[in-house]
Amino acid sequence: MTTTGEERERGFDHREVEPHWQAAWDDADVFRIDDDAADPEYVLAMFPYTSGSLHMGHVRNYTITDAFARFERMRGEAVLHPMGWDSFGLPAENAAEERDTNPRDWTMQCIDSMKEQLTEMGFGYDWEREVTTCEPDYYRWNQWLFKRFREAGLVERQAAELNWCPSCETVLADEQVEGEAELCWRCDTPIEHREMDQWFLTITDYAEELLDALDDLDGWPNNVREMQRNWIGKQEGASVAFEVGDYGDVDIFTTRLDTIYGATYFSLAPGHPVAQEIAADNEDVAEYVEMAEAADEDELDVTSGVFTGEYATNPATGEEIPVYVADYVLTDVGTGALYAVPAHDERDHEFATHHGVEIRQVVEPAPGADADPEAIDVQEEAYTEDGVLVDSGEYDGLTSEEAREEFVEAFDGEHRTEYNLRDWGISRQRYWGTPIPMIRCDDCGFVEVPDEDLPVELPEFVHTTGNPLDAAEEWKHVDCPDCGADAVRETDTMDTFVDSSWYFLRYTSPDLTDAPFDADRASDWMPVDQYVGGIEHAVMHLLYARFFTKVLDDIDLLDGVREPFTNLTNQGMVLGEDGNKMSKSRGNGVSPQRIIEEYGADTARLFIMEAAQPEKEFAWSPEGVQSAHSFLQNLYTLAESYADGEIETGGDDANVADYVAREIEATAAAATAEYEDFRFNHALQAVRELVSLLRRYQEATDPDADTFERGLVTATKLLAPVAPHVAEEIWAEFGNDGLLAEADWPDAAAPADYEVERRLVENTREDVRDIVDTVGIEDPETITLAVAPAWKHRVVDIARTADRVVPEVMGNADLQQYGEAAADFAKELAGRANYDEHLPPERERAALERAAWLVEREFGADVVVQSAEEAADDLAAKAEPGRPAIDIEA
Ligand code: ANZ
Ligand code: ZN
Repeated sequence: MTTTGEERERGFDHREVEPHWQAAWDDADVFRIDDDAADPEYVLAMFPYTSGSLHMGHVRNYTITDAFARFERMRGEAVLHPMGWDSFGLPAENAAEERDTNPRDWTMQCIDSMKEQLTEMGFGYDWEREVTTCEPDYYRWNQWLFKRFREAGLVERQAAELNWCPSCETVLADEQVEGEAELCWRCDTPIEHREMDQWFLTITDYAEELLDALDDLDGWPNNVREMQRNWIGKQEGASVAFEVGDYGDVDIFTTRLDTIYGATYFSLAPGHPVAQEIAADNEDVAEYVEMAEAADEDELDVTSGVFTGEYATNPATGEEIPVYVADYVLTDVGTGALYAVPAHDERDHEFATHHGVEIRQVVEPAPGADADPEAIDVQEEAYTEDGVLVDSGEYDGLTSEEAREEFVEAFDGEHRTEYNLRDWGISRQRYWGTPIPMIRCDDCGFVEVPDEDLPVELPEFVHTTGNPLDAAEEWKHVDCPDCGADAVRETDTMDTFVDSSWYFLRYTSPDLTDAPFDADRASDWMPVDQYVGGIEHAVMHLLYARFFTKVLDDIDLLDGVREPFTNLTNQGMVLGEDGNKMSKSRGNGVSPQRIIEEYGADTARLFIMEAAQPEKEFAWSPEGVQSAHSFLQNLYTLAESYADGEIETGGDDANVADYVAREIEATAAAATAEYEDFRFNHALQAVRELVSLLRRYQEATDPDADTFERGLVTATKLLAPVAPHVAEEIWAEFGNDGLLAEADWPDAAAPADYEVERRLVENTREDVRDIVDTVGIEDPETITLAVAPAWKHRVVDIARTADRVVPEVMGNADLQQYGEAAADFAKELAGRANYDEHLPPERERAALERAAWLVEREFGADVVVQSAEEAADDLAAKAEPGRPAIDIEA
C-alpha cells in the first residue's frame, strides 16, 4: 500500500489500512476451512445473542479466539473458527412490540449490523459456515432432534409451575413478571402460579455420567467444574419407611440416617400425596396446602408449616412423632418426606424452635475432634457435623459413618442416591423460538409431526397480549397425522438453550439438508479444542451441551464423542474506567464502534490483550489504549523507515549483532510458549521488549541489515495474531507478496543456554550499577569485566555434585597446583546453599562481549572484557564463575 509523504509522518492510517486487509483476507479465503480437512484445530467463541450491537465483553471474547486461531493457522494448523447467531428469544419479541416490526426483521437487522462490527474488528471467521438458529434450516433440526430424543425415551410431559396472568389469560416468562408484588408487565394484575404440563428432556438420566466425567475435564477451570458438581448435587443417603397414622408407610430420604434416634417430628411436602390425602380430611391442612402451592417456590420460609394431628412411628425407636406439612420440604426432592432432627439440622432447628418441638441430641464430637462436646448446646444451635452416637440405644459409641451403614439394614431401609439436578423443562409459551413438533389430537393424544413435514415453520408474527402462536388460528389447526381428525398444534416453543446445545456440531456441515450434521465429519472434528466464553454460562449452557453430546453419541449420531469442549476459558469482565462493571445506567460504557473509529481495531485488540490474562478482569484505561496505539504507530514507523532505506545499516559489530540475534530467537520461543498457554499479555510484553531492543540497537550502531530485518519481521509476526492489520501492512512494506495471515510462524527454539547467559548478563549489569552507586562514580570511563579462571569453574563443577566439597577439591590432582586459593574457594562454596549453572570461561567471556554494548550505553563508558589470564592478578582473583570481577575507572 502506498502512502503519501504527509501520512508517513503520522504513521499508518487505520481507516485505510484496516478495511484494505479485511478485504484482502476475504479475497484470499484465508479463514475458509475445507470440508475434507482432517481434524482441524477447532477454536470457538460462544456465539452472541443478536442484540444488535457488540459490547466490550464480546470484543474481548472474540479477540481471544481470533488471536489464537490466527496463531494456530500461522503455525500451519488447519483451523476451524466459525461464527453464528443465537437469534431466538424473548427480547426480539419485545423489540418487535416496541418498534412496530416483527421479531424476524428485527433480528435480521441486528445480525447485519453485528456482522459488520465483527468484520471491522478484523475477526477472521469462515463465514461459509455461519449458523443462524432462527432460520428454519437450523431449527428444523431442533425439531428433528426432539423426536430422536423422544424415541430414545428422553422426552417427558411433567407438571411445572408457571406464571399465569389471570387477566391476560396467558403464561408469562419470569422476565415478564415485575417487582416484589409480581405483577403482569402489561396489565399490572398480580400473577398466579399455576401447575401446567410441559415438555421436559430427562437430563437426570445422565446425572451420574455428567458428574463423573467432570473429573477428566482437565482443560476446564476448576471453578466451573465445581459449579457443575454443585448444580448436579449428588447426595448419597438412604430411604426408610415411617408409618404415618392410618395412611400407611411413607418413605423418607435422608443423608443422615445416623441421627434417626433424634427425630422429634416428621414432615411432608405440601405436594406429597399423603399430605393431599390428609388435606382432604383436615381443613387446616387443606388451607395450608393451598396457600403453599400458590406461593413462589423461590421464597421459602423455613418456619412455615402446619401440624396435621397425625403421628408417625419411628422404626428405630417405635416412638410416635408429630407429623407436619411444611413448605421447606420440597415435593420433587428425595421422596418429598423427611424425619426432622432439630439437634443436627439447621432448618429443622429453626422450625422446631418456632413450633415448640423437642430438640434431642444424638451425635456429639468424636474424642479428639476439634470441637469440645461440653461446649455444644443443641438447644441453642444445631450441631451439624459427624461425630459419635449418644442416646441412640444399643448403638451409642458408633461413629456417624458406621451408623449410617449399619442402620440401613437395621431399619429395613435402602441405599439411595439423590441429585439436585432436575429434568430440563424446555417449553416456552412464546413466539420467537422453535415450535415443538407435536400435534394434540382428541383421540390420539400427542402425535409427532412426521419427519417429512418438518420444519414446522413459525407463522407470521401477530401483535397480541398472549402467545402469538395461540392466535395463529390457521397455523394451529391441522389434521391429526394418525387419524386425520381435526387436531391442534403444540403452541409451546423450545427453550433457546436447545439451540445452543448443538450449534457447534452444525458448523461442521452448515448446509446439510438431510441431517443436522455430518456424523463422520463431526466425529472427526469434535471436540472443540478451545472454547471461550462468559462465566455466566458455567452451568446451564455448558451442562446442556455436554448432555446433548452424550445423547447424540448414544443414539449413534456421533461416534465416540462424549464431551464437546476439551479446553474452556472464561474471559474476565471488562470494567469501566471507574472499576465498575460497564453498564448503560452507570454511564461508564465504552463503545467498541467509537474506539475502532478513533484508534482502529488493532489498537483495541492490542490494548485488550495486553491489559490482563484472559481469565482476569481489567478496567478500561484511556492511557492503556493510547499506549497500545503509540506502540503500533512506532513499530510501523520504524519498519517503514527501514524498508525505505532511511536507517543506516552495514555496521560490522558482530558481537552486538550476535546479541540481538539471540534475543530475537529467544523472544520467538518465549512468545510462542505464552501463546500456547493463552498468556497473550506475556507474549506481547516479550514483543514490546524485542522492539525496544531493536530501537536501542539502531541507536547504538549501524545495525547489521539481516539481523535488524529479522528482528522486525519476527516482532511483526509475533504481533500478527493480535494486531493483524498493522502486521500485514509492515509485511507488505518489506516487499512480501503473500499475506502474513498465511505466512509461517517464526521458528521457536531458544538459543543454547539462553537463560544462563541472560542471568550472567543481568547479574553483571546489576553489580556494575551497585558499584557505581555505592562508590558514587560520576562519570565512569572504562569498565573492565574479568572472567574467572578455568580452575574456579572446575571447583564449582565439583561443588555442584560433591557431598564433601573441600576434601574432594583438595584431592583433585588438577587443582592441587592452586593450593591455598583452591582450598579457600572450596570452603567458601561449601558454605553456600546452591550453585547456579554457569558457562565455561570462554563462553562466559563471549557472552559478556556480546552484551558489552548495553553496559556501554547504560554508563557511557568503554567496556573491556578480559579472560583471567589477561586481567590483572588482583582483579582476576575476585572473579567467580557467573560473577565476573569488575573494575571501574573514572
Ligand atoms: C434427616 C437429617 C438429620 C437430615 C440431620 C439432615 C441432617 P442435604 O442437607 O443437602 O444433604 N431432605 C430430604 N428430603 C427433603 C425434601 N424433599 N425437601 C427438603 N429437604 C429434604 O440434603 C439431604 C437432607 O435434606 C436430608 O437428610 C433431609 O434431612 C433433607 F441431622 O434427614 B436429612
Ligand atoms: Zn396481564
